[in-house]
Amino acid sequence: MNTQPTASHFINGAFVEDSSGTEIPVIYPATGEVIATVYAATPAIIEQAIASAKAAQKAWGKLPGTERGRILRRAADIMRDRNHDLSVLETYDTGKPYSETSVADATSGADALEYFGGLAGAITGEHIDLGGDFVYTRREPLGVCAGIGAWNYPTQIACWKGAPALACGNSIIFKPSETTPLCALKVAEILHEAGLPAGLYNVIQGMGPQGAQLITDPRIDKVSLTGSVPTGRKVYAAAAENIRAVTMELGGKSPLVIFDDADVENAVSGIILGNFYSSGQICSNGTRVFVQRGIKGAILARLTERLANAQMGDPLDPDTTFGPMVSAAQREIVEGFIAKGQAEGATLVTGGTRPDKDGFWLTPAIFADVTDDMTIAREEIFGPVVSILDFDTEEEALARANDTIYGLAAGVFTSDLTRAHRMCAGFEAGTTYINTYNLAPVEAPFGGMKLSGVGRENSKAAIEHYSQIKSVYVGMGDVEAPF
Ligand code: TXE
Repeated sequence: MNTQPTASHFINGAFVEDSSGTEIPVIYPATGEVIATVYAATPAIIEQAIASAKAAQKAWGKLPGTERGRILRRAADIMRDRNHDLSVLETYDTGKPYSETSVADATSGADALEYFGGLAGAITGEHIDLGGDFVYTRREPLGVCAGIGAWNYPTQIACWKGAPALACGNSIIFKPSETTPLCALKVAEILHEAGLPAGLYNVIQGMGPQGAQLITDPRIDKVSLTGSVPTGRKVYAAAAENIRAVTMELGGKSPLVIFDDADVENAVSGIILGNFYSSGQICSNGTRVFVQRGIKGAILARLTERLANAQMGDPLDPDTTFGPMVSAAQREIVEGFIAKGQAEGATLVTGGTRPDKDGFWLTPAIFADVTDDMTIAREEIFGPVVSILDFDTEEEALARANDTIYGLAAGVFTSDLTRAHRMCAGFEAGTTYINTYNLAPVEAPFGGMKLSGVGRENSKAAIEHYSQIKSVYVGMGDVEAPF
């Protein structure tokens, strides 16, 4: 596959190049080879993107929702038709195995386009009767949105932000992570092929400074970020300067609580999905696995056994089930956490080593005997490392699960129905699971409490975050005035 894009940026319906920006090599994580080069947006490129998004938005916002939606749904169909090629590109961009990308990335992006495409015609205001006079509300677009993406789900994030923004009548400028710049360009291309007018979905490349320049422009009406908490603080503060709306999808240190009465096989599957899918590089991962003491032995034994079945190999081979870390830098961060875990007294049961291969590989790691105060139990690792903590009572498990600055996700495995619901009611997290983990269907709200974020993506809830309400008061009688 030719992984070199036509040009670095996609602006006003066309690829645009400006090689005077900082060079960004695109590295295939499985081998460490450079597979493409793009250039960070210069101020002139950012200006072009904002000007075109601003100009195109007005007419788009006035179209009936069903017309906007039809284009999004057509784009969803094209994405599904091209799932194979898009999945291969996602694998090159991120290193995630094709066995994952072929079912979780372009497919999830297409789901978002289809769902919000369908919803676009149903975005309405309401009528408020005042016994004569009345008010009606109009749900209007915000204007020009800026989307800033992380590197773990480049296609999905480009669609999860783009689809609701466009459905609501906005335009969007999306800046992918500098680590994975390729996939969003394909999303832009497909949207335009589906009939999206020029200027409504633009992609510009760059690092933090380019992101910062984009979001601080006064013509940007909304900022949506997926990234780390430190970046979230900066982006939120920058948006606050102009009193702009934000959606923040940030990090997590989510708890997964497994009670003695849980089905061992399903609970272990939950641990695997919540810690080793995408080599552990998922914000909602359940990285603090609290296991009730009576089931600890069974869970650890079965988890260790099943991890040995992870197939590390060429990510493009459909039999490979475990890929490399996204970058050399990310692998070093994760190795640093593993060293800290050992130094602070946790038991490294297995993994955490570099196999003898090129690229950024790291074997999946299990830590047992982890305590709440250890660094690996407090900070987001963002790699294939699970921490197993022991507990005795439900009350204790819930209190310890919530003892974190984060609140993105939480899960519980138990066969006690009422306890499961009690736990979910008690979790301080935006996305919770009973007897499963880490599924994120477009129909359900996704997002975090506490430091994990603001706002929700997906579902009808996202409409609130990409539109605004105007009320129209209608006087039906004479106007009374005091003098
Ligand atoms: O994310 P960053 P990075 C976590 C994970 C990982 C760490 C670093 O713990 O180890 O973040 O990853 C852009 N104004 N997550 O460096 O730095 C930046 O260019 C505007 C969790 O990739 O947060 C990129 O496009 N934009 C996360 C995006 O912000 C700025 C997924 C995210 O970068 C900016 C990925 C600025 N001042 C990593 N500074 C999750 N929750 O899913 C940076 N950017």
